[in-house]
Amino acid sequence: SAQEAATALPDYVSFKVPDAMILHSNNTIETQRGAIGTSLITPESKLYIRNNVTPPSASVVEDRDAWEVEIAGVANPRSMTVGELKTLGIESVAMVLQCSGNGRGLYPEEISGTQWMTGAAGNVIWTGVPLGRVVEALGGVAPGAVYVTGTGGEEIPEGIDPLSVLVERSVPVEELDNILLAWDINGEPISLAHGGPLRMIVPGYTGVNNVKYLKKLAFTTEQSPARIQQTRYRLAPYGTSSTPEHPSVWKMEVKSWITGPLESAGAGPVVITGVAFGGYNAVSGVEVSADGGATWQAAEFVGPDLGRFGWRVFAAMVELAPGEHQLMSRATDSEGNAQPEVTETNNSGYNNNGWRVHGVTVTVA
Ligand code: MSS
Repeated sequence: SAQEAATALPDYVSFKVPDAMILHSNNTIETQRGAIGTSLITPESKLYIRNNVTPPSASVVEDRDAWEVEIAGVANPRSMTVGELKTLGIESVAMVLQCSGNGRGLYPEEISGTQWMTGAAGNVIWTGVPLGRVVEALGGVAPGAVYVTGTGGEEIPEGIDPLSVLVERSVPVEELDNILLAWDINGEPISLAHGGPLRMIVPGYTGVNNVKYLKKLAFTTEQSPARIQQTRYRLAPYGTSSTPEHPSVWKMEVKSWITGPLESAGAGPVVITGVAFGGYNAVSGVEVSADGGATWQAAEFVGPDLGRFGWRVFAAMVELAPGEHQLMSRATDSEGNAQPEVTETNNSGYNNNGWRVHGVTVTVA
């Protein structure tokens, strides 16, 4: 199976727990499904990694407060240091960080790209300044803004078209009130691997929209011209190429998966556990099935509710007789959207939240 422990982790992620990870490549590292268990918060040491480009040099996290971000598309555009941002306000948000491609490996078609199963996701707490406070300090948003565009601080290798590798993402300006410019994750300074010294956090949006090493934030009338915005991370029908006209991968949808048991259990009462989130909306309920989706029963949320954008741990008790059982979970969000049985396959295998492929087959002895 693909669920082998990562043995040799690259240096910049040497703080990861190897047994908790699956190494797809040096810049795509997944969290093992069983490593989540019933944990509400995912520690950085177990959080998945996805980098499109080699991260900047570790020297950028030596003097974090000195890191500069250029703010444009406001009345008084200028650069600000992280130190100055820290004086403008502070807020925390619990949020599921999930790669757009999480679950790609569970689509029946073989879609090229990292074969993520469930583990390109974690629930983390970001702390930083609300973007609205920054805008206030700079005289307000310039007229005509339609997008908030964040630019990553990686070094662009010479001799290639910068737009082909630049990590620059645009999200609708309506997200202004939710966006944080964050310097802490789970109460500690964000590691280089996860985007320190400063990261743009767009709660409820897929991973790619959360730009690491934020070096520029602009209110813009157009979406970024970078390839990662124009043609990548778009929902095009399976077998076609995406164009700027296809919808961008932005808001996350309702999703859940079982974290235990994953392979075997003893006969009799068995507690099924898992995690569920609503994506852009709050999660409102989860059901589980022990017969492949034929019948369902309500699960209960366990532990605290960290707010609309976080995940909740769930548990349900089922009676299992000896034999094989297909365990499934299906979540519903506050708007009444439920996970579909099957997500229609798209061009790049994004946004897979179909409940059937997220189920597990357990042998009961
Ligand atoms: N940012 C930057 N700067 N760069 C890169 O590469 N990537 C993306 C985000 N951001 C990047 C960024 C992605 S794509 C993802 S998922 C995320 O990030 C991840 O995170 P972590 O921290 O986990 O690694 Mo897919 O949708």
